[in-house]
Amino acid sequence: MKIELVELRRIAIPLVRPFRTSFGTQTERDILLVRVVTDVGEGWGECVALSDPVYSSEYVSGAHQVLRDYLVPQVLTAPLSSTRRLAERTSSVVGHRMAKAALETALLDAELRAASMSMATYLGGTRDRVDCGVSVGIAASVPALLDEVRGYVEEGYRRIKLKVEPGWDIEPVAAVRAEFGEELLLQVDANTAYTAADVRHLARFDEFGLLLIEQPFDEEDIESHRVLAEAISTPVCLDESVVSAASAADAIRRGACTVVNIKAGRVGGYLEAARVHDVCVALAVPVWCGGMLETGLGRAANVALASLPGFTLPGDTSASSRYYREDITEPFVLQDGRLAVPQGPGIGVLPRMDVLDAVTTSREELAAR
Ligand code: OSB
Ligand code: MG
Repeated sequence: MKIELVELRRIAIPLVRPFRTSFGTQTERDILLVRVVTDVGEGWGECVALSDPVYSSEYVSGAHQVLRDYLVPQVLTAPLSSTRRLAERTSSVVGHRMAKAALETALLDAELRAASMSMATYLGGTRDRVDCGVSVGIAASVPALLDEVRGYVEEGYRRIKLKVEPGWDIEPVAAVRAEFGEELLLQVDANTAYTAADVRHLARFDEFGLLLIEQPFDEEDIESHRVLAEAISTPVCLDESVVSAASAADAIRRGACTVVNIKAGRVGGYLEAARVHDVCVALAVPVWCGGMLETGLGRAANVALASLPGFTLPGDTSASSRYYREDITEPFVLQDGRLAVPQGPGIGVLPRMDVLDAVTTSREELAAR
């Protein structure tokens, strides 16, 4: 594959409602998209980095810069025999997994379109629809939360995830459990808001029959997750801490988690995400597909990933309408609590150029010279 041109495009797109987590409130997404033009065709990738370095160390302007100044020049210099060779081509750049993932996805999309193969088939997907959950932000009040959750339950979401933080944890979880009953699949996500001193407090979640508690402690604090996992009956799941297949295997072997949230951006791309899936399957750990408030471009690839056999829990792969009034692709629509896995070649979707152009805030093209 000869990469002739790489376009870096920034878009600004408002969320349908503010999304508050323990690390801040997102009201709009400032997203970097990557389009590659190669001798075999074009491909698209979405960078999941948020505007600010509050979920992880990466942020959108940093990803943009590292792509422009380091990663894109490395792929423009010489042909790449396949997307599988990208990691070694860019190995001199430490970290910046979300930036690398966006470029890899665009190249993989181009390569698979040329081969007329879907991303799901390529990654080893085994189902054509995936179970969907929804991530519910910290609300202004418990009644407001119940209203929001009721709306999602009525839409058919198969699992509810509540964002929690100190001061917004036991009470909202108890209220949702009381309102919607024992049958509701319910889990919580703390985005690192607690410390090891909170183990006894977090044990109070045990009475609510949660599917899991996601990432209560710091990204680097595997040991506290192990201590918590030993102290409580609720399964512990890691998100931020899992940055590779090796770190997933390490955390599992150390007893820090029994469930893993897989986000391709966080681990450097869909190829590594499939390897995280594979080690988790080998260690009998269920996985689910996380989300980063993606547009339809990123969602398409996430849904393909979620079609792999180890994804046995509903993912944060919600419908377009949960995020955006108007998605940049054809909208993903929930059908009986599920999304259909795109079957077309590559990621299986394309941006609607009129919608995309209307939300574009900047665009630059880098060409081989
Ligand atoms: O921790 O899973 C998270 C969104 C942005 C950053 C981190 C997280 C999230 C979500 C929403 O929980 C997932 C989604 O619906 O895309
Ligand atoms: Mg999370």
